Amino acid sequence: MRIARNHIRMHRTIGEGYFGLVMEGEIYKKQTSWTRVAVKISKSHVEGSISLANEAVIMAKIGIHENVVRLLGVCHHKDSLLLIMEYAEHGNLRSHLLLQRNTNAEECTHSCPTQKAFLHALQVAKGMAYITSHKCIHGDLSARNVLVGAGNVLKVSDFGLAKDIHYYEFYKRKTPGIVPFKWTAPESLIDKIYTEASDVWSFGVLLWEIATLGGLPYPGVPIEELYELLTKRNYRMKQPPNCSKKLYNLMVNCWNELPNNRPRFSDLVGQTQQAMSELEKSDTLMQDAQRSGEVVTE
Ligand code: ACK
Repeated sequence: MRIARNHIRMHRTIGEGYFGLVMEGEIYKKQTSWTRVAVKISKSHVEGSISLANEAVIMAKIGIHENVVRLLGVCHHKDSLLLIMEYAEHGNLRSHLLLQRNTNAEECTHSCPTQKAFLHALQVAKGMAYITSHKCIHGDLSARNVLVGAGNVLKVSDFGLAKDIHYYEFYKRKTPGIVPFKWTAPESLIDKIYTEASDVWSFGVLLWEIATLGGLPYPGVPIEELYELLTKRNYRMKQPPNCSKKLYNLMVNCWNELPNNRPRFSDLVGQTQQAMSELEKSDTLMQDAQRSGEVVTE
């Protein structure tokens, strides 16, 4: 949908990237008042505009899902393209996780409560399963590219590196460009091949970010050694402190060396749902036992 420039108000800059700026703003809605939105604006250079135009096309193709940031419209203004998106009021997931860190924690380890971690995982997996079902590859999945909306609903965002693979099963990158190294699957690092399975690898790293409340992946590993460690020595991150075995197994499965042996996003939705219902069941059993005096909590 095209939105007229005079139906858009922009207030303050909330982010800046290679492509341009993100601003908080409002758009005019017929008969009602103004609605809060996020506006992505391309820089005047050609690559910025192409990247943003690609993002708009992919978002329009993907369509509407609760766990994917929604494109509301676009606007051409002077030399710039404006991309109007639903506003996610709690910012990106990484900052949101960091805010939950307890600064008084005695040890310096931070961990996400298991139930919450699975809830985050489920929402992202649902969004990604939807994106995948529309034959798109995200190409840059990480906690900083997931936004937190009203009611703490997670939304996959930032389709700047996304690709449409409608006619092919994979995308082979031809141009040099920014590679989110620590989130990238070995086959994408080696052969520049991107598939659903390479997004699943990134999802595994995102699970690790959730488990550690926004930790930086591969702590203590020099970035120049990571390529060799991942591609030749099958190195994987260890189970984070206080992370449940079930959640760790989920990430390790996403990091299978063979892309075909990794779960699909639709499998991950089922697995996280099952893990959550098992946790709920054991919580209920525990509460029943406490009520009947079978378990002493102190
Ligand atoms: O943590 P943040 O405020 O959330 O910082 C980044 C920044 O812009 C660069 O991407 C914010 N941002 C991007 N898209 C949106 C959106 N749809 N709603 C709210 N904030 C957004 C993001």
